Amino acid sequence: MNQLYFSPVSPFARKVRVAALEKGVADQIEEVEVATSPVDTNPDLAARNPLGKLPCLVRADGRVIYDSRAILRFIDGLTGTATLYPADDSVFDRLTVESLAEGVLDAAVLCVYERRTRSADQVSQAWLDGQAGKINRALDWFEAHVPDALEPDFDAACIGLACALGYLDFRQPTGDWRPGRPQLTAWYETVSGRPSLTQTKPS
Ligand SMILES: N[C@@H](CCC(=O)N[C@@H](CS)C(=O)NCC(=O)O)C(=O)O
Repeated sequence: MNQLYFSPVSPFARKVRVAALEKGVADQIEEVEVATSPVDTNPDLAARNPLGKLPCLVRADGRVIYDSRAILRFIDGLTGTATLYPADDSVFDRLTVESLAEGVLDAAVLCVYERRTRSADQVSQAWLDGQAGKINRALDWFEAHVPDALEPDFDAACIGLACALGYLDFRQPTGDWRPGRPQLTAWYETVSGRPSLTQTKPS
């Protein structure tokens, strides 16, 4: 059985869990909950992923896959038909959109860690502002490219963006992302009703 090392509040792990539900292969993945942080790495996790990061998938034969994007590609291959990534040259467009969503998550998580691991007088506002700039520029790009970059399929790039927006709502690293972004707000409202997202919503 494949084992997924995850945390219910990790947005990167959520991407994997959403993908497994979307593909109908969640029953092929046993979830193993672990807690870790950059300043307190879980040793069991680090024994499998030297980076000590979630998500980490251990295949039935013991081989290990990380990070979330690599695991999504593995999950896409568990069924006869790939639906998360195109097979033709357009895959590079979708990988780039997926990377943009991933960058939003990276910046958001760095803001959360900055506040969580430093005392109030050590927190760098310049650092937080720099990360917020990345998030805001990326979301402005998405706002300008709805619906063409986000429809019709709920593919890996869309899963990444939905999990990134969900994380912005959950942790609020930069406040409300919706003002001035009506298209993105409407897209997120629509996809938020998908069972894969409601079942994995962090709380
Ligand atoms: N690029 C990685 C990022 C994974 C990541 O940063 N995960 C966080 C949890 S949300 C983590 O494990 N942090 C612990 C650490 O940085 O040591 C992926 O897509 O899987």
